[in-house]
Amino acid sequence: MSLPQFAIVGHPNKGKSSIVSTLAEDESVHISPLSGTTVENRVYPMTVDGDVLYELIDTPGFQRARAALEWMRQHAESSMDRSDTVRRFVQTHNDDPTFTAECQLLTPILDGAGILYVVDGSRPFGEEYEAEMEILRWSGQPSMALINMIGNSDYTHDWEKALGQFFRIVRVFDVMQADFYKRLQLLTAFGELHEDWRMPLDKAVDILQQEQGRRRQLSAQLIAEMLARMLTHVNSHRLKDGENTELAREKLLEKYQQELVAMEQHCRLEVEQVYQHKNLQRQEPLVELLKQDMFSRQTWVLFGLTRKQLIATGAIGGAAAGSVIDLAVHGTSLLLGSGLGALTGAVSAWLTADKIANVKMLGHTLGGEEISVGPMPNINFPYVALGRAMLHQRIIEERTHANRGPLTIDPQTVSWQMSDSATRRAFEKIFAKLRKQENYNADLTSSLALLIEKQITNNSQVAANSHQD
Ligand SMILES: Nc1nc2c(ncn2[C@@H]2O[C@H](COP(=O)(O)OP(=O)(O)OP(=O)(O)O)[C@@H](O)[C@H]2O)c(=O)[nH]1
Ligand SMILES: [Mg+2]
Repeated sequence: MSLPQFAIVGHPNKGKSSIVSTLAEDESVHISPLSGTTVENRVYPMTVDGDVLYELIDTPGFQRARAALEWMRQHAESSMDRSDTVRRFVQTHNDDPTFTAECQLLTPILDGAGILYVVDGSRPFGEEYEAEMEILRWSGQPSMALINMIGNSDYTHDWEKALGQFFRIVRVFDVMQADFYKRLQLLTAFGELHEDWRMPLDKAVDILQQEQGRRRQLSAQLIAEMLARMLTHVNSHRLKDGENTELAREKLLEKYQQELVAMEQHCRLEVEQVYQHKNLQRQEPLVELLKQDMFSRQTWVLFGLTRKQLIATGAIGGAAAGSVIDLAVHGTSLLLGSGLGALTGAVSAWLTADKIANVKMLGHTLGGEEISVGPMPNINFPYVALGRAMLHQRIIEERTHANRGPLTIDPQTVSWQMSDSATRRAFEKIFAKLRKQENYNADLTSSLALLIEKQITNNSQVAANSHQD
């Protein structure tokens, strides 16, 4: 199968590079408000799993189309040899700085690339475009016109009339708003340009649809991992002698919140990578949300282990206290020598009572107070975190790679609802189980990921249906 190649051409500063960036999902394409940004051709392949589906060639804008057409008119012997005339124009002017842009942009077309002619539908049509369209028509290559909308005014109707005389297919393609479905529609239309491209482009559409499913699955897994980590997260701090408890508690809360925020940021970053968005700037604090309903606990610990943890080691009662010490100091309790007996007694006392006097071992206080924060007690928290993550995923999925502005997610827009009560119950069951876990649980996370994936698909179907309306 031949590899479909498209040269994106047009007047300077009309969004050619933006279209390349969107269709190749490549944020490395240079886009700028300055006219004349692209000065030489560059090929951008659209690749999925190492397979190139199609190639887009970014080109500089026409600079001297009228003069070029004039030369061609003078040198064309008959209407039969127009594409040869275009070829001769490029051969003759290849080293001529007057026509650098024209020679650049025409070369891939003469080599067989399809033409995507880009105009700005928010600016009025003018005669200066006619020479460009005429030259492209002379090349004889399959072509399509795309009306991009850079500003707010709308001259689409005039453009459609003008473009219709030169191009068989004319489409409005607003590059900043073009979601996945619009891109697929465009690829299907490309397939109509040339018989040889139909099959590879139909295949490209299939592969992109599968890829979409894979990306959602990966995103769901990442979101589930984040939630599982958030829900089981605990921070503890051992109070030192004379340390201000309130101050320590505040510091610990702050640390805990920052760690949850970091988990969210990490998940965001990974979801963005899944969608090939690698350098997004984001600003949205989760901290405010966490300020509510937080609490910390204060417990007695020994060797950094809580009573519950000690009992779990099997070290219950005075007889086993020696092994508790061994466990805690990794078998170095022998060093204690004669102190061991007294220490064992103290530990036994603690295991049966609740507290022991400060016992020092090798100069370190063994017993002491520990404050801890987490796991997150707020039962709404996982739903809020999930809602935020799914909103972010949707925005990323819909964001084109031509959009270089900062990513803004307004937390107020999280108005996420479970599709039905059965789904809500399924989520609640997993959240409840996760809350009881001491550590990250892979099985629960996988079940959660499946539920989230279903929810993402449901949400996107709602969006897709509204597109068709
Ligand atoms: N709002 C909006 N801005 C757009 C759109 N398309 C392009 N732009 C902006 O228009 C400017 C020019 O876009 P480019 O993609 O660099 O245009 P180009 O045709 O490649 O320009 P040259 O390489 O200079 O010929 C950039 O600032 C883009 O962000 C659009 O659909 N909406
Ligand atoms: Mg450009």
